[in-house]
Amino acid sequence: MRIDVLTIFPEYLAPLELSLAGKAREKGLIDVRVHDLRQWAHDKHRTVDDTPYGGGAGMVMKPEPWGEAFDELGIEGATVVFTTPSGQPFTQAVARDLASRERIVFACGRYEGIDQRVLDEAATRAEVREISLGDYVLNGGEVAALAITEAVVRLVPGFMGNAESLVEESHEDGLLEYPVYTKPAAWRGHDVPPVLLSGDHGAIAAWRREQAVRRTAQRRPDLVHPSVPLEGVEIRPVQPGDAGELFVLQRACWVQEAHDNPGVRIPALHETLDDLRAWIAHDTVLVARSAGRLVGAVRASLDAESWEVGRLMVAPDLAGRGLGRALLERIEALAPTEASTYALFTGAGSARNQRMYKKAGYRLRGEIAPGVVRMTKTISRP
Ligand code: JD8
Repeated sequence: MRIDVLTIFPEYLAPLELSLAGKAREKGLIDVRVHDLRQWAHDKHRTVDDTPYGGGAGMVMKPEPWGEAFDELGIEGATVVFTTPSGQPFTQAVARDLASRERIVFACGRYEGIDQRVLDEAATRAEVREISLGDYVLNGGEVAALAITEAVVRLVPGFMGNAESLVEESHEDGLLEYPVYTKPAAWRGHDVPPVLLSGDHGAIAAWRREQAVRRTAQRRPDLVHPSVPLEGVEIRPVQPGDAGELFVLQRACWVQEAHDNPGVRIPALHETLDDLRAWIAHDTVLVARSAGRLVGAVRASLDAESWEVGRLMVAPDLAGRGLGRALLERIEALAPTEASTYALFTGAGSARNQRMYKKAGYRLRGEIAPGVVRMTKTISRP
């Protein structure tokens, strides 16, 4: 792979000489060339910027130096990456895509940005990508070009000693990293988790996945289940501050269950706020919020090999839009590897609930108490 970087601060790319890219260059896997854009500015001061048409603060990068640079580098057949805060978010998937290219030309802007005609003209003769490193403002595109280069180069076949290690990484399998440890086994009163010293590779793998799933759910629920049907609904782990609203929502949601199951004792309608606080502290609990309103929730906990799902609730006025199904899918995705079955119970008279669970793959397993039925689904793992 050949990488050209155009910038008015070539020294910013010096780190490419070091670290990963340095080794790749030695291996001849990549050819990185950094160019000072000013060599294509021919006036006495090698000017690359001018005032913005339409007025406004700051300066804009002139088109001519870029046009001449692209002419000399020959961008035909290359992928020209403009790093910009208004670009497509950079992700591991984008890195994998760019790693398939033979040639990448990074255009690193400064000032208020590059004259738009540079991008439009380049797009007439090369693939042009506008990519952002993240939702924060930097002073130029160099840092992004550095980060993207590192993320891409390490995916170039033959670069990473053992490609195997690439597979397990964050964002490769949609999960965050599990915690890692090395010697000594005890340090400042902190011990390495015993399972990692057990030599039981099955248990170690299960523990690591469990940790990765738990971390992902807590820190990046957006990675667990990217989209939900209801516009603007955010599903996230419960927080202590949700308790009051959850208590009210629960009471509201189980009124229908009481109607559908006369004479059946319904715990959700009898427990206190402290009872609720106890299980949101202990169990895995997700809540759904829309426009600041708590509109749904679900909980689960592990009982032997069964991921016991419960308290699946959707605000009655929002029923029938798939939020219940989305919450169920989200909590199922958090099942630890020890779990082999999803299980739940509902009212024998709750036909609507049973229909939804059956559509989700659950099967009736008979009454577990007067008027209460159990439904289960086997967990299929990849
Ligand atoms: C390129 C000029 C500065 C940006 C006025 C501050 C990427 N994730 C990212 N954040 N910022 C950039 C980025 C910033 C740049 C340039 C990339 C060229 N600036 C400008 C607009 C507001 N100044 C980036 N990738």
